[in-house]
Amino acid sequence: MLNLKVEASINDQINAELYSAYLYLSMSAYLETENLPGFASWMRVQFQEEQAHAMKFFDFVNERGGKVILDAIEAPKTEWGSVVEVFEHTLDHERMVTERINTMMDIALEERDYATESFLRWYIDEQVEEEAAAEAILSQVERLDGHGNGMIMMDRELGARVFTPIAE
Ligand code: OFO
Repeated sequence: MLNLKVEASINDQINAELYSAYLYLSMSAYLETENLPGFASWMRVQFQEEQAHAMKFFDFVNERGGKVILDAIEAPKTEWGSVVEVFEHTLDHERMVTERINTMMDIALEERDYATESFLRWYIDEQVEEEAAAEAILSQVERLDGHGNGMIMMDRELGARVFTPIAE
């Protein structure tokens, strides 16, 4: 049986992961309008990843005998001033998500819910990757400053990313 406080924190995070998905899909739409199909495709993979993060929580709640409660998803921002701004926002967003996962871990430990603690470790590790990926792209686009062949090459490189489902 899932502890009620833990269950509420997971339901809240399902909404946050779906918001992340929505935000990255919105960034993908913006990048399409900037004629950067590779960047847009990278963000679309990010959208798929966030949906998978939400579903991993969804399945866990059901597995533990809890109840998933879905709430309204906030509308994401739709315009950014530049590609640099998109990745600054991505990095800030992922840092905020890391904080949220850390708070969930605190709740699981306070409630002595060790199964959830063990489950959350996957997300703790995932956030290290999420922040590192956003940081790496941000530093590259900052250096390129939106111009030149470098952006074309980077667009091609990011366009090669494919979605990999979470291994069970
Ligand atoms: Fe779900 O990790 Fe990004 O937000």
